[in-house]
Amino acid sequence: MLLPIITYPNKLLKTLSADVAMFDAQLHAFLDNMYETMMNNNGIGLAAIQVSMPIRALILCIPDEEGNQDQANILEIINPRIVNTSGKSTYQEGCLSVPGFYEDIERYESLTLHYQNRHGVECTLEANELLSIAIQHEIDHLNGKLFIDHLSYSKRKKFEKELKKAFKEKK
Ligand code: QAP
Ligand code: CO
Repeated sequence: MLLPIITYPNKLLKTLSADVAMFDAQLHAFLDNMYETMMNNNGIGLAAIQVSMPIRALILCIPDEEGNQDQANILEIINPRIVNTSGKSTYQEGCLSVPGFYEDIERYESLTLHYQNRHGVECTLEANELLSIAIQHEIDHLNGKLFIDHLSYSKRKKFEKELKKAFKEKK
């Protein structure tokens, strides 16, 4: 089932999402719907709050060298905690909740993540490059933060200007 994705400036995107406690069939059905919704919208990552569900769950599907997003490569990350970080790198990010806008954001280059999978099993993951960046982007969503919240004052102004322009063109 496809779920509606909320977009900036919807205030729900500022919600602090709550820990997941029940790893039941309802959660599994929701995660499946998140995957279908992300793929349908050409995304590589999606946090639950982007489909109006304030729980600490996110999914990622980083494309391989050919650009394929195999369902076997999907990561379902619940109650994540970053336990170690190193280095810095900059990547041009986008977001399904901020469609059509892309900007360079600095993140940690590598990190170690502790999280639970859909069955509640504790897992550890070492991530670098795009996966590390995507994890930090999605964890920000769980804390009510968007990538545009990392922009400098002048870049934020540029975003607001482009947003107004896009809004006018729609009318
Ligand atoms: C987050 O972003 C991310 O504007 C996932 O028109 C992005 O899936 C993590 C998308 C970059 C790391 C690096 C955005 C699709 C998808 C758009 C996405 C759009 C259509 C964004
Ligand atoms: Co996003």
